[in-house]
Amino acid sequence: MHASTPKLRAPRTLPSPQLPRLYTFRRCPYAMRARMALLQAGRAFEAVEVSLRDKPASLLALSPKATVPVLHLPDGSVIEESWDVMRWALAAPDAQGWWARAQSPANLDLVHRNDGDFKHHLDRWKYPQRYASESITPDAHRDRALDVLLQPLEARLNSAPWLGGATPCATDLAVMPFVRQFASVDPGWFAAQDVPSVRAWLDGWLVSPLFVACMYKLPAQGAIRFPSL
Ligand SMILES: N[C@@H](CCC(=O)N[C@@H](CS)C(=O)NCC(=O)O)C(=O)O
Repeated sequence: MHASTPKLRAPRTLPSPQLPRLYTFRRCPYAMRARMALLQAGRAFEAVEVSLRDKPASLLALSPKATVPVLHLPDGSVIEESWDVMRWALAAPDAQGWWARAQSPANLDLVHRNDGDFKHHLDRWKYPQRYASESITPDAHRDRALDVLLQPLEARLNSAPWLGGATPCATDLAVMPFVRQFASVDPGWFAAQDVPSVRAWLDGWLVSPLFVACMYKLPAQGAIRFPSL
């Protein structure tokens, strides 16, 4: 993880937007964490809903790796990793400490687990047809995902309501969309697991004004100003 937000330069041929412009996909958990961070920070931004099967030429020009989210800034620079978008949104000025509270070793470790092993096992449980030659079963991936993230998360949330302690922080926003995805693969199975604090935390987020606002449905084409919180 970098100390300051890594930025690329956009190609000269692509005009800079007047407001920060987020290339996003509504159901992408990386894009959800970026949208929540921008909304929480009160940053005005416009957004473009990307079809992952038909990515716009402007996104490909800005970021050849072409994953979402990508943030194109009015100064012409480009941020192409969700965690870096969160840092840009929340870090300065960080009056409410949403970024600072996410920098503890325990919170950085959770994001590392989430984006690494947990995401690995989640994908192999959720999309077994995409990973036909796996040496372990989809259910074994599910159980490893539980061990690698959900159990440590349960232990943390047993002692405080949020990963930020008495108030949430960027870690809550970074991890929650992936736990949501995990819980929705088999809701009956998830409901039967011994992770009551994780369930209460997730249920709270799902009805929170911040999450509801981040799920605003954008038009299929064009850039529009994203409604603020
Ligand atoms: N490390 C990236 C990962 C982003 C990512 O993988 N996003 C997915 C959508 S959820 C994507 O754009 N995949 C490219 C594709 O499907 O073509 C980040 O944190 O922003």
